[in-house]
Amino acid sequence: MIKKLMLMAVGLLLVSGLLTACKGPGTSDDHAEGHVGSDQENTAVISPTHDDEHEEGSADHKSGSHGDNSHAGHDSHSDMHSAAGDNYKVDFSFNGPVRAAENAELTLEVTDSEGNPVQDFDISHEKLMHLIVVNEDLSFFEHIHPDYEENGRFTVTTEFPYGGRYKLFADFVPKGQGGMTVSDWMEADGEVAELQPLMADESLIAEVDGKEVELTLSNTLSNEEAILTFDIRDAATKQGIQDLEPYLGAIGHVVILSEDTEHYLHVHPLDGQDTGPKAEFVTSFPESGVYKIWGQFQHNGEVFTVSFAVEVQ
Ligand SMILES: [Cu+2]
Repeated sequence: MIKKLMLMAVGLLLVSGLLTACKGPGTSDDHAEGHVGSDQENTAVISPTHDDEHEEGSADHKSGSHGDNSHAGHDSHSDMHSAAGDNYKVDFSFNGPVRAAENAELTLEVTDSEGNPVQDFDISHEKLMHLIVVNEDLSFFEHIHPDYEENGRFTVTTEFPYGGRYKLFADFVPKGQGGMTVSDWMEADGEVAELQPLMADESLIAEVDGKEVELTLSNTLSNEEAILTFDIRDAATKQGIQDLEPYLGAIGHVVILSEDTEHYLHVHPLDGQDTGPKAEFVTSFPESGVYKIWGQFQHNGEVFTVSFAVEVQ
């Protein structure tokens, strides 16, 4: 316990050091509220951020879970990468003000601890960069793949359905390193949708795109291995679907976020069942609370996304 407190103290010192070293509009606590494109010429810089940075390959992660098991603090500046020297940053910027339901061109610039652009990335789940976008109450989820340009720069065109805050998670692997997830908040102009508090689902059966998906968790205790089993059936016939197609090189892709978005758990499939109807994944929830789980699968050439909210003790 004392050791843990000391580690936290060291962590906080590191954080404050980094914050002092940061330059740009994101350094103060207002970066979370930063209104994209409000008064910044043509480029709305939302960063820098080190929110939720982590090293996937580090030893504290259990069996395939790539989660951010950090003890994230409050909303802003929980700078919790697991090892010094892994201090990758991503600057998220748009080509102009972001308006709800309009195309926005997003640029991500990845730099290393010395501020140099990261030139080389390893392919992970068939892509060089995965971008997850959620809104504040996690009712909106998007998983897209920005294109690599050069010099650590990726671009993608996307759309935010309504006004309000969104969190962007860039998930990538600098060549030869562990996987990183770097996130930041942004804001879109426009009518804001009413936010609902995230509540655990009473039933873990959901219907989407003609599929009935049932989720089972081997346990719901934090800091233990939890196996997630998705059972995918035809919604009409209730027959198990046995010809799922690979999605991103696996039976499916699962993303898990804690209610406060501080913990991003990138989950990996267990080997074995390649076409359904069951798809199993393993993770570990870093602390108690409500988590949202999105599973993505492909059938008949179409990707479908199913989501659940679960309570972890
Ligand atoms: Cu992806």
